[in-house]
Amino acid sequence: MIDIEAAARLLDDAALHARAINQLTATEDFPVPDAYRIQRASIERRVQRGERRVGIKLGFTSRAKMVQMGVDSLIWGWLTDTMLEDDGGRVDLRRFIHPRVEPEVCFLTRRAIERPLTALEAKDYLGAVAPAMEIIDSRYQDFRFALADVVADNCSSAGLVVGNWARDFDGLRNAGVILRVDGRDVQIGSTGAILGHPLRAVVEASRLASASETVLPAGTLIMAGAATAAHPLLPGSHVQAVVNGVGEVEFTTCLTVGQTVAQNLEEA
Ligand code: OOG
Ligand code: MG
Repeated sequence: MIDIEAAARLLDDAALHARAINQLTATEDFPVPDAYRIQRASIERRVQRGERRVGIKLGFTSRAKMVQMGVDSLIWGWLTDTMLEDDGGRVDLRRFIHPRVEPEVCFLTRRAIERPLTALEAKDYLGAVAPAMEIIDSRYQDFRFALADVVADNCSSAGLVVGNWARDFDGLRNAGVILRVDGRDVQIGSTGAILGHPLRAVVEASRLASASETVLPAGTLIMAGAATAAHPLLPGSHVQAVVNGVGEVEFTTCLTVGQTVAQNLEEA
């Protein structure tokens, strides 16, 4: 059986030092429930260092993402406060290995989710929705992995940028989605690509959380999953996502000659 703590430490260190590791499944096959145990143990290490859970993210809710990564199961992972970047701000790529960006929508819950919700109920539990981008950064070499690997790696979670909150959920049906880099459209899609409707992601989130006996408190962020394939991030770029009728969100990238997260922590 795979050593859960050792695997969690390996992945956590890879993220801290921005250094890629070999896929865990290259040396040891392990089932997906063990992968979620590794994920939980690695988040626990972050919490021990002072990070705070702010929400969850779903992965592979669109066909575009499944096809790009060759994985066809819905997955979920945790978002922490240190992953949050400002809308309109500067994102330092120094702390990532090989980051990619993807256009998403983000929900904010207004009631605790303690059981699986139906599609009809989901809206009642939400306070707002915003255009968003997720920055993913697989801790595995060449951004390649099997399902168990990516789940153990907290579903490649690395950063998120959330735009202005809106309360109109009806505009989410088949809204056009554009990912723009330096003014050029690099990905075009629709919110309909996200499980048919992004609110379905909330239903799935409630199901997955309940199955793992996790309560999602009011004020939880839920990233619904990318509407399109992800796009590589390079320094010195202006990146923008537009979700028609919902809003826009943007950031610029830079690369400082600075320190990795691990070096910063050592000095703190
Ligand atoms: C896994 C994360 C997938 C999404 O939105 O589908 C994901 C990956 O592609 O590395 O975040
Ligand atoms: Mg994503």
